Amino acid sequence: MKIVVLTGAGISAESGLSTFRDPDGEWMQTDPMKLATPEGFAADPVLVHNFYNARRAQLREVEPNAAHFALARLERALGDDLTLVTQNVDDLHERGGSRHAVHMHGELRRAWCRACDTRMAWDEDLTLATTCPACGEAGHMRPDIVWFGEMPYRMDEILHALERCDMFVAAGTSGAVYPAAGFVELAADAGAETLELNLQRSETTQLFDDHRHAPATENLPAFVDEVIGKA
Ligand code: BV8
Repeated sequence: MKIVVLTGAGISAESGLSTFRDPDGEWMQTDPMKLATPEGFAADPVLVHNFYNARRAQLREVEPNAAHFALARLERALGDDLTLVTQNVDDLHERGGSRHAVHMHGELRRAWCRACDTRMAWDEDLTLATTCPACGEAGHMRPDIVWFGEMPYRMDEILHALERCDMFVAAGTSGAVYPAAGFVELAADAGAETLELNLQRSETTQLFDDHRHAPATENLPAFVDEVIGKA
């Protein structure tokens, strides 16, 4: 059985990372248009660097949880029949053991030099003075994050998997951001069974065949046990 799993911030919440749209979420504190758009970065790059530097540093303080471990177990069981797509920019899927997560919104631990167009692994703070190790230019580095108005990564690969899957699962996502919020309809149109695993109803719950509303650390291990039991 070919499965596509889409994850969002809710899957990392129990590891201690904030979501975006819950009452204490990132976008409830500061306008996302100032922090997560190319225009916001052009207007105030220091504000944006500080936001992502703090989130990159926070990553060092948290650990993957039972939901990340369960999805890594599913990858080991299904191999290429699992496509794990994440909107998350943290590295908790990788640290939980997943080897092939598709980071459609980029990664906190990567940087992008706009002068020479090189993308690279990056663990340090970024500042206006940061020099690109590839071209030596200063002042052109940005987080390798897909901001609003930018094209998400690896869309061809994701659409290919959605067109061929037997099951689509969305876990820990509010269904507020496109194109990810539209994946459920694409998978359903292709004949897949659709399942939402979330703490509460999302903006797209009504589009799923089935939904289970519980914490990710309960929902994901139980779901993976069921799939592996049937396989
Ligand atoms: C694009 C940067 C063109 C990363 C982020 C008007 C109508 C429709 C669309 C648009 C429109 N105007 C503009 C658009 C397009 C826009 C968009 O969708 N805007 C929305 C807001 C209307 N999208 C874009 O611009 C995208 N690009 O469209 O390109 C294109 C054209 C054709 C084909 C393809 C593309 C680019 C979007 C990238 C946005 N980047 N941020 C970062 O800093 O981290 S947004 C941000 O939202 C994050 O990246 C995040 O990944 C994403 C989704 O959020 P969620 O992960 O769902 O998090 P959220 O807080 O919302 O929800 C958490 C859920 O977890 C909740 O439901 C909660 O109940 C649950 N939960 C909490 N705790 C738990 C839990 N669940 C389980 N267990 C728990 N313990």
